[in-house]
Amino acid sequence: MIKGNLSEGACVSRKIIITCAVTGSIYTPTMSPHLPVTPAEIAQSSIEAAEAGAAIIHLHARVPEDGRPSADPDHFRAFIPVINDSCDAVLNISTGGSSLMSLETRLAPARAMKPEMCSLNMGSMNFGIFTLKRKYENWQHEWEPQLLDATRHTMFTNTYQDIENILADLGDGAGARFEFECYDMGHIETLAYYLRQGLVKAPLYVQFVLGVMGGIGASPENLLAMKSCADRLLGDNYQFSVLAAGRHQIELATMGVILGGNVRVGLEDSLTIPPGRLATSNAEQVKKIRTIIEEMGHSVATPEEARRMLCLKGRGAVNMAL
Ligand code: KMH
Ligand code: ZN
Repeated sequence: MIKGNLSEGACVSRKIIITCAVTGSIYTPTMSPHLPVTPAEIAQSSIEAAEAGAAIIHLHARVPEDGRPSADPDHFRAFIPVINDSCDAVLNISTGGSSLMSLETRLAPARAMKPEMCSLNMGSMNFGIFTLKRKYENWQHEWEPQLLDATRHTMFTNTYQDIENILADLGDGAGARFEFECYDMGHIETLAYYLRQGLVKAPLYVQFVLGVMGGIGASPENLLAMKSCADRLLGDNYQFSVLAAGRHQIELATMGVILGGNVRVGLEDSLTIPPGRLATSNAEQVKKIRTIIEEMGHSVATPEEARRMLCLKGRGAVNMAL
């Protein structure tokens, strides 16, 4: 697999996977009128992102009436078949949900759908989004500031036992492969432990997550450190993607491309687009990073190419009706 950077002489044209994470559970409706929250908005935004070049759509759900994060399978059911009927993107179902949900709640949609891919968060951590609160007033919904505040005194729980349950249940049991969300170097150490134990298998798809308060910060130095840690511990057994939460999303994704990786964009992780304005859609961020990728002489992977690169089971084996 190609994981080299310029200094390794791997600056040949290659296929790069764009993941678009379209809504998530970090940002709230007051923060951007462009954040999709209803099933129709999530479906349309996902389809547009796929048309713009995203091979993988990373999905969370929201309560349609007020945009609150949800992991209710009924809420996923309202948009999954619509997306699936209109594009062939890989649908990647979050098992992280929101840091405030129980693990059982978070796993329900992926258990029902048996997707080709789902996220797997590689450790317990603080997941602080309370600092976003001071930037806004006139909240549309009472739950928004309450949810942000709650992350001061709650933890995003992903114990070893939780991780092993997800590997067994969704991986061995349902044939899903994982987007291993690593928010710090210790999470890469944990993944390397499971590789040594034979509980996870190459090609591992590692998402370097920078910029979440409680995890590693969004800086070029930290991205280099994450990559060198993964090179040392995972060797040829992995491919990586870069996600930077907040305003450095596009810059650090670009650095990920230069380092030989793949990219994740989307309004789940950043509401903005350079030069520092609100992005008007998920597709706008996809188009921006696609342009950068193509200007560097690379091309974007189609969903079928992404399936081959990541050894996915194929969408025929997914329960799209949940
Ligand atoms: N929004 C990311 C920083 C998940 O869905 O499992 C975290 C995330 C977790 O995507
Ligand atoms: Zn997510």
